Amino acid sequence: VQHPSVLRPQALKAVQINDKIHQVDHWFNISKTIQSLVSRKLHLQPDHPVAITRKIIESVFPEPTFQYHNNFDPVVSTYQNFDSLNIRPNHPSRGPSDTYYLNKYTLLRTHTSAHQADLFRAGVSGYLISADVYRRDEIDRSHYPVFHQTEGARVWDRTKLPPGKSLEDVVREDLEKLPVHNMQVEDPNPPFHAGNPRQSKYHTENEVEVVAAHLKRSLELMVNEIFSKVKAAAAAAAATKTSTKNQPQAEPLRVRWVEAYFPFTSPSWELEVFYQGKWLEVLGCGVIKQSLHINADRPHQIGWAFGIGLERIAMLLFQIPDIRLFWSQDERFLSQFRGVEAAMDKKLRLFVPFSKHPGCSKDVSFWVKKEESAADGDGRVANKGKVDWHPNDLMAAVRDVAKDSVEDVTLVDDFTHPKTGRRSMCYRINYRSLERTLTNAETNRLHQSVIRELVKRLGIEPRL
Ligand code: FA5
Ligand code: MG
Repeated sequence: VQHPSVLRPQALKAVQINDKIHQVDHWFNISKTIQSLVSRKLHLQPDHPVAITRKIIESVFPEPTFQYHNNFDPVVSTYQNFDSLNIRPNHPSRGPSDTYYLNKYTLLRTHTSAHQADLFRAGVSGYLISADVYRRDEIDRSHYPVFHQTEGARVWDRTKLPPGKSLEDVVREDLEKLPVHNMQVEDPNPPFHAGNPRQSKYHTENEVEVVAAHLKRSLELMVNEIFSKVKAAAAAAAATKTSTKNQPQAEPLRVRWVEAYFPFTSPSWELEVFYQGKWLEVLGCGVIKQSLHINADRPHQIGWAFGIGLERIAMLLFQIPDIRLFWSQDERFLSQFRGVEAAMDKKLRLFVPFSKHPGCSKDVSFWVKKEESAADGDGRVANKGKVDWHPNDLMAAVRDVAKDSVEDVTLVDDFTHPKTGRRSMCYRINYRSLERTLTNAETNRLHQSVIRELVKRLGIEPRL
């Protein structure tokens, strides 16, 4: 992957993340803003909605079958995050446009799956890993460069079966021990077929069928637990009229299994929930690829794994309208969740927005930096002929300057001049603070700083 030298840390040699010092090189692209969020670990903050969501999920996957890991370091190797999971060498998610790098071999994990192989090697029967994950991405009310995931897995070992029992028997007994639920589940496809294959070299049809059934029932129970709370909280809020906007959900809970692809599971699925008129993706999962077990020196294991986004669930649980709020240190946010953790078996209280301050949209129109020429003398001649543009670089610059005062950024125009071949773009930046009203003068100053940063980092040429 070609590195565009996003932050060009000329003098920078080392950076501290948590309590460790890491050497950096020209791959380094982690801004101070992002670095400052690493220590926050929202999933471990008492009475924080992200932590409460983690605990609800943990309640469905009990110890000791599942062991909990909530403090793995976010700095992992490219091997852990990508190679150990069969993610191919040229996959776009590996690029510095998508991933935060310390150096060529070290990065901030983009998903909790980065820890799968290490735990399989340890020979666990199951685990839940909850952690902060980092992705360079677009800006809107449901995307933030740092979010949290919980990853779970359940593993059985063929060499540790009770006498006279097959692996299939053991998994089926575990399946039969799981509670039932009354959700409406749509699952139109067979558990495996050519498009979503079983690993026929390693797993029999019956084994995959029963492992898939165990996976699906377990995750349905988790979603049932979460959404029963969502519905109860919404109904309670409607009854006490603490909230006028948030209508309780009248329809029964509906979920559906959709086939998916992950390089580290097969067959694979996503679970979607019908919520407020739309199908919402809540998790990805599948039967673990045998190569992971083999590489972890546990070739006799078979199991399933899933990964779920905690903010996405917490936004539903508490009806939190904007993902930036999770990072708020404002008492008007934090105080609303105090005591919830201790009383989690009772109804959750919905978040009551403390006021929506007016927003202000500003456009920035510009020419994208010209193709590099040999005369550039900047060492970037190698990029000649390549498109030197990635929207995530713009998003990062806007976020670094405007911090949490940017609500969303959308592309409103993109054209290439037919004669000169130059590309012109226009983005609309919506500024809105969650905590106070931004004055017009303040927003203008902020916007001018954003434009200056875009010129500096990306070499854009503003059009007036
Ligand atoms: C993964 O990250 C896989 N590692 C999940 C997995 C684990 C699959 C184990 C199989 C086995 P994905 O990128 O789709 O997959 O993210 C998983 C979940 O994280 C999504 O379903 C969603 O709930 C959440 N998520 C993903 N991107 C974002 C985002 N930008 N903001 C908030 N939540 C997100
Ligand atoms: Mg996905």
